[in-house]
Amino acid sequence: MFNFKWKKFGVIAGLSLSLIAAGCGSDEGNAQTEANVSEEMEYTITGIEPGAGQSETNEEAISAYDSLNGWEQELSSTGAMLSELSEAIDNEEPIVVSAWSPHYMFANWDIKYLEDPKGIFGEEEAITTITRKGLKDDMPEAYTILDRINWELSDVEAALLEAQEKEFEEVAQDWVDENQDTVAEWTEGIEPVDGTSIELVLTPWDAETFTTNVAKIVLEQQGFSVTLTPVDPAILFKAIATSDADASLAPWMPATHGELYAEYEGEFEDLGPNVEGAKIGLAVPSYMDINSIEDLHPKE
Ligand code: PBE
Repeated sequence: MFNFKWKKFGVIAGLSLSLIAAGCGSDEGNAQTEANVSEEMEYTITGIEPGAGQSETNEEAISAYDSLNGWEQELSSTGAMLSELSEAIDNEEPIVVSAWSPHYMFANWDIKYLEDPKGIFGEEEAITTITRKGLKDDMPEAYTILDRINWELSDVEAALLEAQEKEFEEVAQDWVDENQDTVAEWTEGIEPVDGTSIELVLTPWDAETFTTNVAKIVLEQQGFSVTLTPVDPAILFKAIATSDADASLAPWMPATHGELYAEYEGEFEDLGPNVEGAKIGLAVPSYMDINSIEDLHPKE
C-alpha cells in the first residue's frame, strides 16, 4: 500500500528535480543542484553496523571517489539505517544508504543502486560456505551436506519477504517443507548420525539468518545437534580459522569480506557459493536525480 504512494512521490520528485535542472539550463546549474543535494545530506552516507564488511567498502569508496571527498559515513545498525531510509522517503528527502541484495529493502521502497564506475563494490557477490580445516575428516556427513547446500537468489528473496511477518525459524521450516525434493538431493546417500554436535556461525543479517536456519533444520533431520552463533564478520572468520566453530554459510565474496578472507586464507576451507547474484553498493531513493556515485558532490 505504501509502495504505491512512494512511487507516485518518486515521479513527482523526479520531475521537479529535472525541471529545476532544466531551468538552470547549464552544466553549472546541474552541478549546483547536485551540490545542494549533497549538502542537504550533510555529506553523509547512512551506513550500518561498524563491523559490517560494507562499512569498510564504504570507507574505500570515500577515499577512491573525488565526488565523496569530505564525506563521512554514519554507522549504527541496519535497523537504524532502514528507519532513516523510510523516514527520508516519507518526507521525500535525499539520502544515500548502504544497500545490499538480497534484502527486502528493494521490495519495500523504490530505491536504486548508484553506479560505481571504479568498481569498489564489485560486480556480483556470492554468499559462500566455509568450514574449519579437518571438518571433512571429522564429520564427512555434515561436510558433504554443507557442500551441496545452495539456493536460487529468488528463493532467498521470497523468504526475506516472508520473514517480515514471521520468525526466521518458521520461514526456514516452511522452505524445507516446501522443498523436500531439493533437501532430498542434499542428503542423498548420507548416513544419519547420532547427535553429533556442530556449530554454525553466522552474521546478523537476514539472508544469512534464513540460509543458516535452513542448514540447521537439514542437519538436524540428519541427526546432528546444531548450534547457531551470530557474530561479527571478523569473529566469524577467526572462529572458523581457529576451529572454534565448524562452518559458516555467511561470508560474502569477493568485495564484502574479501579482506577477512585474505587475512585467514589457508586456515579454512572454501566450499563455494551457496547463493549467487548477490550485490552490495550505495543506494538512493529513485526520485533522486542522480545515477552514479560520481554525481555526488564533494564537501568544499
Ligand atoms: N551485508 C549483508 C553484510 C554481509 C551481508 C552486506 C550488510 C556485510 O556488509 O558484512
